[in-house]
Amino acid sequence: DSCPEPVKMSVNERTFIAVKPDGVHRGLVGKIIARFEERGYKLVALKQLTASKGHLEVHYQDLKEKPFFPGLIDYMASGPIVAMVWQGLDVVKQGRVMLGATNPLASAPGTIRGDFAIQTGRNICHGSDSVDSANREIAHWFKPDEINDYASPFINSWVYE
Ligand code: IDP
Ligand code: MG
Repeated sequence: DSCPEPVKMSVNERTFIAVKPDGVHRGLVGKIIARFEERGYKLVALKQLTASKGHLEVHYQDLKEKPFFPGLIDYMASGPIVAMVWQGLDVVKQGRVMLGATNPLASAPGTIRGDFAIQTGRNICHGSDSVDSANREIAHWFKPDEINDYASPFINSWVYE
């Protein structure tokens, strides 16, 4: 019949996380990486780049009608970004929780935005909002050979039961 398969969470789930130009300028790259590492997620891709406006317009294509879109593109193109792919169980949803709300004023202390940011237009980090967005964004920011599929016995036996 046409019943969908039940959703099965995978330890190989991946999400696209980026430190935005304000986070890079403010020296917060290490702190943001540390939170994902310490949680037990696996870093499988990382690079620093200054993105073109065209690249960013595709990344944020769903927001192109918003009044803040031109300012968002200028902000994101204003300096280097640290682009990453993190892997692990439920990492897309958990990554969003770790980032906090889009508006840092609504982000709980303990989240990245709640601890390090104040305004929505300078919220220092990006995280994919769904598995489908994550797959699209990872393919947009990384070539397949820039993603490192490596075994981590420590994570396999000491992060997962
Ligand atoms: P998200 O980054 O939490 O997924 P989105 O709604 O996808 O939030 O918006 C993308 C980014 O656009 C935000 O992270 C923020 O940098 C910027 N943005 C969203 N809403 C506003 C706004 O009202 N004013 C200025 N910038 C905004
Ligand atoms: Mg978003």
